[in-house]
Amino acid sequence: MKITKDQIFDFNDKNKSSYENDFLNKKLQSQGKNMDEIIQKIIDFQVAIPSWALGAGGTRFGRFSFGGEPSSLEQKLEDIGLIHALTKTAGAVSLHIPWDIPEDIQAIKDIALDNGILFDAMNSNTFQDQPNAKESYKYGSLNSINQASREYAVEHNIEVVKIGEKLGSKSLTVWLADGASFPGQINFQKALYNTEDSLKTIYGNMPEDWKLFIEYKPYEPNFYSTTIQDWGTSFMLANACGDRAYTLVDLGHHLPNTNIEQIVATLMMKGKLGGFHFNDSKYGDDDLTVGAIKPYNLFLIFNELVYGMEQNKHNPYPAWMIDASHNIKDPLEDLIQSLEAILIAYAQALIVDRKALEIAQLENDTVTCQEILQDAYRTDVRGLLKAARVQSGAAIDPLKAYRSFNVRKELINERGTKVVATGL
Ligand code: LRH
Ligand code: MN
Repeated sequence: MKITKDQIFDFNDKNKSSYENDFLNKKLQSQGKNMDEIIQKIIDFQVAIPSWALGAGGTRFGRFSFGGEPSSLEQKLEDIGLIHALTKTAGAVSLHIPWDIPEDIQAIKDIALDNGILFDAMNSNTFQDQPNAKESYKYGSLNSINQASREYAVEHNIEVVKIGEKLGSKSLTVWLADGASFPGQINFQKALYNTEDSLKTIYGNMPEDWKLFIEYKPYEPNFYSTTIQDWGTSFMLANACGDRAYTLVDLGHHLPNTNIEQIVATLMMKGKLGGFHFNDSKYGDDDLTVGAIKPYNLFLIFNELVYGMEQNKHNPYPAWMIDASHNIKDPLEDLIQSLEAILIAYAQALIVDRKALEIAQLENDTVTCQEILQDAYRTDVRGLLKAARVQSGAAIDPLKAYRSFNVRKELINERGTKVVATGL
């Protein structure tokens, strides 16, 4: 299925009355800000879609299929193409290997190009044993006391980099389930030493222009210890590997009430923030729609990102990726909602009156500091997103367009209801 430019144009024509930015323009001018520059930043903000989140997700308690799910990488790229046609914000895919091994590299590159999709970070998988695997990851991979398992896992990561090179990707994300579920099960120091040593080997085998993203997580699937449990451990390992190794922040990988925006500020100040896995959560690594539970936290994180992107030029432009799992919603609608929430938080952070905030902070005028931040957060910036979409050739209201084009019905007609997509 394809969505044509004409369909988008007709849709926008019918829905053109739904926004005006005059009030916002006056407000921004009073702060010496240029609205068109902000709209251009929104247009340029591209988020990678995870190849493992285009079908219905599930938990150990069950999975409810959605119908019309993609059964191949080709179909997954087509679905990302649909989201990108509607939003012009999903111009990249993040592949997970071996869930989405490209059989025919050239064919995959052609489909991606045809849909305006680039290949962002590759993801390795040493948290599942593949059929006929020579070694098991049951008791760990890069941290394993079993040298053969470590070497097998290192080999897999090097293999993933090779696949990524052929596709034009320039980064590898390593997330490790490695750890323990019971006290005494592992020696913490040996586990960390082995992990550091293995990561250094992987880093040493990456092309000179590649980045390594080290993703941390406090628990699950291990429920007592995770070797790369927090930002500090990831930061330490990134420093041990080298200049092109960074920390990746998955929003769902924090214990309750963790101040994630402060972690972001710290990593950017140290030039070690590599990228994000955006999602939202109430309790654990729930992988819910971005901004569905804690939108103010997301705004505070983008507030630090915008400040950091202005102040910390030594930190590379972060990799923006979604990492979610769709147990209830239509996967494509869920991703469209996540993209909207990400752009809203970004736009709100772009309109923060930073000069006034700095003055209020210098004067310890705490009340005014909060007023300035919440003024931006309480400002409806959706008109800026709509202006950005009209300019970029996207649908003025992607979710409404998705439904008015009956995309899911079309996909079910094409693919049936029984297909199960690979991934989480
Ligand atoms: C681990 C994680 C990681 C991926 C996986 C699909 O929880 O966030 O980023 O490998 O989800
Ligand atoms: Mn993740």
